[in-house]
Amino acid sequence: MLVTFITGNEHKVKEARDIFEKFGIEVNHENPGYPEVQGSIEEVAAYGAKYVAEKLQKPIIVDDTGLFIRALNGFPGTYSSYVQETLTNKGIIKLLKDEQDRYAEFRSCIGYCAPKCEPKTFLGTVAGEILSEERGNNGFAYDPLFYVKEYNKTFGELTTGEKDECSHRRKSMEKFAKWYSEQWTFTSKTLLYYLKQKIGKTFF
Ligand code: ITT
Repeated sequence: MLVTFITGNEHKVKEARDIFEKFGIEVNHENPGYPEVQGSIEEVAAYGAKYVAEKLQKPIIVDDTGLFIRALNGFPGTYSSYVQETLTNKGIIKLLKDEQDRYAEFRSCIGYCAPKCEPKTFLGTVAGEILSEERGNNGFAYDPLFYVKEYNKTFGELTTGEKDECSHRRKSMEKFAKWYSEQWTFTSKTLLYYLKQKIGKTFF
């Protein structure tokens, strides 16, 4: 099975390849870009997936991710990309200075769409805390800030394998992979059935 992953983020591609490997799904990476509409991450992923599927005339997936900090009413959320580039992790640390409530969630939404079809979305979340300093050099972007209790480490301190065990992206991609595998099995079975019917009628 093959899936085309549309993203400008190489880290996401690497994570996707590791996660999908277990499902026998190969990842083809392309980066044509797509407009990010205002709205929830589900709306961004659904719109992006539909836009690219029609543009490239093939089935594709996109991933929209956000970091939602409870003490900041969900900020940066869908503005995570802009905030990472402008405010950076240091700015987030400053915003949360003296704040007791450190709860945050990563949310990843996979949008899947095929040409002339409606998009489908698959959400994955993981809970953690925002530290008052960055820790670890693994991962990317917000990872060194995001502390996960179960591992007593930040995403920036986890190995790639450990992050893939518990991350928001692991959950959203796993939901997608299960659904996609089912579609694939159904399509192959249907195809075999019709081939058998046709060959049967022509040759027997
Ligand atoms: P594409 O939209 O092209 O896929 P992007 O990096 O802009 O790539 P998002 O909009 O989904 O992706 O991500 C919003 C921000 O959150 C951005 O700065 C990412 O680098 C960051 N981010 C996404 N996934 C992350 C993760 O697993 N760990 C830490 N930061 C992450």
